[in-house]
Amino acid sequence: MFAMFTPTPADKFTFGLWTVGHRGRDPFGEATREAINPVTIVRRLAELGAYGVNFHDNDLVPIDASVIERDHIVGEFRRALTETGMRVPMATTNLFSDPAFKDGAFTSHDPRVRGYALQKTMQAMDLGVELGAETYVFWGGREGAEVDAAKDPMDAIKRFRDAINFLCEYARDQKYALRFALEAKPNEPRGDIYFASTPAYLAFIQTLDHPEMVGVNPEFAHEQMAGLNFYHVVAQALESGKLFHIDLNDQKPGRFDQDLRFGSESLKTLFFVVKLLEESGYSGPRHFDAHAYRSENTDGVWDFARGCMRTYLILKDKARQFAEDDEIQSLLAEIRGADERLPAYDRGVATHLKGFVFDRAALASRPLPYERLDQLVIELLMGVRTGKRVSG
Ligand code: GCO
Ligand code: MN
Ligand code: MN
Repeated sequence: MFAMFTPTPADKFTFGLWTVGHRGRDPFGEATREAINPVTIVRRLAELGAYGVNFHDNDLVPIDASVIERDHIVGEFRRALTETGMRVPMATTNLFSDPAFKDGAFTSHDPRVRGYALQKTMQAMDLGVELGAETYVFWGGREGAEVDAAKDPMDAIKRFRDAINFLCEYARDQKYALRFALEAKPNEPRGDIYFASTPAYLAFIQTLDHPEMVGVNPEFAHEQMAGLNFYHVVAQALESGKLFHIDLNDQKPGRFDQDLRFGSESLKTLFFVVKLLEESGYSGPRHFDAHAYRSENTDGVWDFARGCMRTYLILKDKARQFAEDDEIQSLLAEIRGADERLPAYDRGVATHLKGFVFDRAALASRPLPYERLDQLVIELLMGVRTGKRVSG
């Protein structure tokens, strides 16, 4: 049973250097644990069965490193990747820590800041591609406002579009096989962040010069902060062919961005998310953008990482049980009934439909035993249903 939930690289689990490397710092308190070297992170995650690591440029190379220091750091990191077989499927730019970005990067009023943000991103794309990245994430942490009198949100959208268009052209020009994934968040660190939710980005992508190069990177915590149903958000991204990456974690409603261990709070929603990812054919990485509780030491960080992957695999197994459970499946068949598509429009269909007499009382009286179905899901998740057996 234990071995069954032990990850292997085939499960495509990834972590950010900034996630397991998180030192427990928060706005009210200093770090509670030591920094872990990127090479150590690669080795430990490989031992635990992960597929790869992702990073912001400055997670790996400090912002003020010389070229010699950069080359040394990248060389050591690359060696650890080669020795362990770990991959770097995704990379991104830190456009939020440096005070230069205090009022935004791509959406700053200051063209020098916007130029610096483009420069930093092009350099970080080079680094990511050098290490094998295929997906490039944009999380606009500082792209927002506290004072709406100061910034025009329509200008912000136009500036963000200019930046993404510029960087798409750069990727094409360099012949990089990179796909971009936009990550939304409603607030934090800004009072309000532009493109507050994943659906806002899905609409924005259609206005770009190269919409085919750009998709989304939804994060559970962020949609939960916005009060949205993450399962539905991911479904829309998948249905539109735009789920290029995903940030898995957990989050209690109505709180700051907690980035909790995957499955530590919201088992039912995350069960449906895992079921969706597994059954839809999504083949990208399962990335955990989360970190260990501030109260943990370094040993606890590895407990955290193991926990994220193990819970995902347990939920994946629950999805299999759901599909094989006779009682659940026959109830679903009963509920869904003759769920066929209506004919497409033609004038004859429309005329027929307009004249048809519907029996509203019959429509309204159709039984929908959702209480029974949902209780079965709950019992399956609580481990008292074992699969095929129809329980008494
Ligand atoms: C957050 C964000 C970040 C981004 C990361 C990659 O929790 O504030 O999710 O962790 O995902 O910066 O762009
Ligand atoms: Mn987050
Ligand atoms: Mn994230």
